[in-house]
Amino acid sequence: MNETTRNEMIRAFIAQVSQARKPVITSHVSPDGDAVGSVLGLANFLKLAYGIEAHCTLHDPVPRMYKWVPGADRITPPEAIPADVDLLIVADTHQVDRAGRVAEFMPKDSSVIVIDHHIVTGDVPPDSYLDSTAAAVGEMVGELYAYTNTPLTPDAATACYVALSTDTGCFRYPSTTSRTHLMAGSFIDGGASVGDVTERIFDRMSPAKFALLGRVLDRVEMLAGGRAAATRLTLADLEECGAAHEDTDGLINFLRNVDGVDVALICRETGPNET
Ligand SMILES: [Mn+2]
Repeated sequence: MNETTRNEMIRAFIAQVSQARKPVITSHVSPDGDAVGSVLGLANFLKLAYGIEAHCTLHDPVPRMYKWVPGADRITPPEAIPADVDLLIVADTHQVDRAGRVAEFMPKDSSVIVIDHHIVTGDVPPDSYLDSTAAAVGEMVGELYAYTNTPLTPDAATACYVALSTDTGCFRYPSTTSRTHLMAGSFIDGGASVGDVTERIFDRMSPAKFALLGRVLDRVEMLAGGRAAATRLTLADLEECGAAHEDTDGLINFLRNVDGVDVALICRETGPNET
């Protein structure tokens, strides 16, 4: 995306969100680091740039590994959305129904706008900010601060850094560009602590996840002459290990990282007769 197009999109997006009286910011179901971080980065942006108090909500509770992110405690279930809100801002998906039951709690006459970095399929509300070259919505939120010369606070910078580092697998995925690193640099300058974020998110796992990892590795079958690795997890595994859905995140990487493996697969039971 060239600079002019990006700036035009940012201008249109800002024109809409800065006029909101009482916006709601949300993201997709099963929130990841980019969902949590970009929701909080946006809420801080609206407050710092325009004095707007946004209401933050997610269909699902904030996953345990992101509960420490500054402001995560202000993210409420959709049931707590106040009646007088006027704009829904959806981050990290442009499919509004992926926000789960949030839309049910929005007034009928409220508008919707999207900020997303996925490749667009289907209709998107007007004035949405879309950039499929961005590594994370956190990177796009950083562009909003830069475009409006809004100084980052440490809380805002940390939220954005969490979004950017998690969606890039700690800056390892091919989606990571020089722009991503420059933006990460601005978050660090704004007060994000690299060591703290990295340790909390990438270098720690719950004992439950560690137990799940043991089961996953125990059952791996190498297929196609070592080019595929497959394993499985049942609901009973989760229960016996005391694990939550989020504890399965990233387990597949241990299979994917094996030399020669092109395809890694975890078959995970999600319900009765549902895998
Ligand atoms: Mn994302």
